[in-house]
Amino acid sequence: MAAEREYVSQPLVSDIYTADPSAHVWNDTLYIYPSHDIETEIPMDDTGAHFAMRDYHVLSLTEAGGEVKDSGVVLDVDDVPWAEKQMWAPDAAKKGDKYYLYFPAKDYDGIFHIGVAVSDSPTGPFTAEPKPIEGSYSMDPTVYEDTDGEYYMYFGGIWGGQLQRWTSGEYIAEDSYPADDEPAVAPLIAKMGDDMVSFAEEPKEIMLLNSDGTPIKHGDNEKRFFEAAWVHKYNDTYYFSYSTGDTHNIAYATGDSPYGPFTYQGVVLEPVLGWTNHHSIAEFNGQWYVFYHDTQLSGGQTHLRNVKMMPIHHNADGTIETVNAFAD
Ligand code: FUB
Repeated sequence: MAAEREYVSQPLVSDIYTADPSAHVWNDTLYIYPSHDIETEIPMDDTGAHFAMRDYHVLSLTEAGGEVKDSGVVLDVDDVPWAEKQMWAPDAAKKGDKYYLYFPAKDYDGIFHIGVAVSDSPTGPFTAEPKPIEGSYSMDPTVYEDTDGEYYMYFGGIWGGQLQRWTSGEYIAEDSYPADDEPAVAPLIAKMGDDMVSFAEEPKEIMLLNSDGTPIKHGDNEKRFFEAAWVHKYNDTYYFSYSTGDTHNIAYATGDSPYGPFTYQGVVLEPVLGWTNHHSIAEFNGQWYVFYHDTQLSGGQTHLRNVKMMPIHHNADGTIETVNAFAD
């Protein structure tokens, strides 16, 4: 029998399964917007059908290591007119006194789009807009509030996230990937409209570059974008971090503009227990953290995950020290 592994951090909550944590600090409180994983009879496949989530909770805490509050259900798929299933990785943003929950879901044609729901409180309940954000598709939205007050959504994911089905500009129900020596399928960015429930522009592709300035290729599975985009700013540099999917790392690339291009720098978080790796990065009470998930609680079941947090460190040269979720 395999020996029990030692972990750097323990699950933030253990009475429900949670994943894909998006962390924000508002009014001195840390809010985490995770996916809510559930048991399912749906068999595991490459489209991720076994990630059958149907609602969202919000976690909050006022100090690292302190009590974690669970809001209960803040939005259910039955309260989203256009969405049928697969409420995957969400994010949230605050503008003025309003809070916006951004989430992907499959519509009744089996196509992923990105929806938004609004609340007066960071812990909901949230009221969904009747339609997905116009011009949105694929999954894993994250909304970054820049220091100048502009908001940008980053989104997309390949394989089950369907980004490879939109490369012609419209949805084609067939996967279409570049050749291995061609640039990889690119994640997308769109500036948010003033209302925060629409895009102010057509989504644009983000270029991810090798250190020699060439685009990261589709065949470079160790480095190419797969899903789980996140952006943070440190010392005026934009850090675009993401999952490499089938190579299971959280990688990062840096740039001088929210639109990129971003140059690959390395790995933030090495593979965790479970197939998926999905994170966010935020500063809380003067310490930077990576928020992530693994499958410690379910003993390795990939669709039953638990969120965690651990400190990370930016080096003087701007690189981030690589961390590992295992302590041994
Ligand atoms: O939680 C469902 C999907 O698994 C997410 O959208 C992906 O990023 C991966 O974590």
